[in-house]
Amino acid sequence: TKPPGRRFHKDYQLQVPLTLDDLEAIMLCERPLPKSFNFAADVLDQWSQKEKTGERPANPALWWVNSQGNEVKWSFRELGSLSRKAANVLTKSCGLERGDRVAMILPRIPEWWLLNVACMRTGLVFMPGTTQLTAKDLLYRLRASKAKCIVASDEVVPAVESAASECPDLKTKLLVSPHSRNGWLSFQELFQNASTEHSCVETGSQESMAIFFTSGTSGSPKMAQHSQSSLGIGSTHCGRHWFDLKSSDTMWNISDTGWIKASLGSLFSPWLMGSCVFVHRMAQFDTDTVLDVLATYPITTLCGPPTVYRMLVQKDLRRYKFKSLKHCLTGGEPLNPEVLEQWRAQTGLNLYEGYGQTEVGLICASYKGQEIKPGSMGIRAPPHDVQIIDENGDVLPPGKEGEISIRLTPTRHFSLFSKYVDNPEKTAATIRGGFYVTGDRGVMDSDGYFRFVGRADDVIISAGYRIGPFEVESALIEHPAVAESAVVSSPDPIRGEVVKAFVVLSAPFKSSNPEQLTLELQDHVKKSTAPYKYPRKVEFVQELPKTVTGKIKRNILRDREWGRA
Ligand code: BCO
Repeated sequence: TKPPGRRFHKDYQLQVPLTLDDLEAIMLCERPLPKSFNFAADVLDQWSQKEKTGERPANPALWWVNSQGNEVKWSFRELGSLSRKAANVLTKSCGLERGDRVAMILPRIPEWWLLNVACMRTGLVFMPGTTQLTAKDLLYRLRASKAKCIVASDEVVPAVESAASECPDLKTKLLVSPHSRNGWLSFQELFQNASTEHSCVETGSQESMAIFFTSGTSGSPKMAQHSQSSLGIGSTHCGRHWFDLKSSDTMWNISDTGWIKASLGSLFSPWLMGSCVFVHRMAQFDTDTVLDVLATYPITTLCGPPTVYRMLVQKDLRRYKFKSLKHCLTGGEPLNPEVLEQWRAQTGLNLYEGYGQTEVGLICASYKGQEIKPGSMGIRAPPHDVQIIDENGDVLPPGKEGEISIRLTPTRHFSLFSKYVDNPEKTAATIRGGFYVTGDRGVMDSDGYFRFVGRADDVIISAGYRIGPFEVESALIEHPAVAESAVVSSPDPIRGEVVKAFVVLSAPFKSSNPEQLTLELQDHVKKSTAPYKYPRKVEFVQELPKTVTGKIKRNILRDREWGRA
């Protein structure tokens, strides 16, 4: 007999609604992955139900504020009905169908959460992107993904308009703005008239849910595809154990909506736990605002890249009394022990580091209740069996440096990305022996704590951003002053590392004023590609180190920057 109020899942002896324990058991492979899973139906709608029965405290599901004093608070019930309306806008008004790809280029506004959930309800594949993307970036992304729709806000409109005519697959431009525009559908207008009746698509657990663009050493960013279950179930460990969230908690994760960290830290992990997602829309990142917000709102859990904490510890933190803060987390780039110490000394709170990447989500973490080893990013995060391997795919003993990798045997865990879309070579290149290789070098100690050493390739990790040198070099070469360039990382006390460009000038620019030309090149890169990638340091050189075959040796320049032999 079926217990009242619970139906048996048609595939397995799992019951739905799935409890958090069920989800964790699936994540730990103690139970099989159900054939179908949908985060909106299987998680969000269940919290809505718990709200109704009083099993969840009266804590908003989304609490959004901005610097002008505006505020939006939604319960899970409101999130449910509003996202059903948004789902009808996407399918009925925009004519999108299950499996279609949707570029989601929105700043931190409530509609970002609404439309992501609406995509889940309709089986559309969302592709987040930062609003810093330029026309050239968008052109590449829209063409490579064959996106059927772009959802954008006012600030992105000029870039979309200059790219759209060269994107034959793009059928719909959906504008999220109080104003309407020719050639665009207005989300606000369509939303007002949309029905709240919508039945959620029964998506397959392994069906595509999202695509994240991620930079590599060469070429344009790759499209890392995640399934419905990879983030939807795979984030259970992060929410429950690393973030240590309960449904009474309020989590503020400082990350741009364009990165997987926003999806993990501001959507999947907290909502799996029924917690409140707090969002502050700052036009420009500002430490005073962050500290005022922590002193004003009942935020219990804070996560941001180490650069944010490096900026915060420059202030006199003792002047602030944080209202409810009890758990602080960081990830996206290595945390220096001094910043951990300063944060502890000034706030009395620990700083728990995590390490992850777009392809995997959380890989290692420091957990509440366990020893924090300064300079280490913690121990393996279940379900992953994390090892350090050598170039042959053999596991190295503690203390030996190698590549941080995840065991793929006996099976590849469903929380890993499915593939790089349309790129079987690069997907295959992530596998060595029975391991997924992260591309990061590290060392594990005898207690199982991992230390990050650096990238195995030329990718630059600056302020939590993953920046491909090729993308910056491609932007630089468009400028007539640049004959050739090499872009590498360079140390920086606040951003960890920054982008540095070594530039060989073309003949007509050889005697230009270097300061002026530096500013001009920086400005040029900011216009050509997303500004976070611009070279904060520029050095003009006569020639670049090269191999006999003429390939630029970025490693020589990088080693010089970092004072390595
Ligand atoms: O610093 P500058 O002022 O010289 O330059 C800034 C901006 O002013 C400039 N910019 C932005 N829009 C522009 C523009 N310039 C011209 N035209 C425009 N339209 O570009 C630079 C952008 O730098 P930023 O984004 O680092 O800005 P900011 O204000 O310094 O922010 C600091 C951080 C720490 C808040 C920011 O860097 C940040 O959010 N970093 C974290 C990134 C992140 O979330 N990474 C996670 C990746 S996912 C992951 O790691 C996997 C984990 C599982």
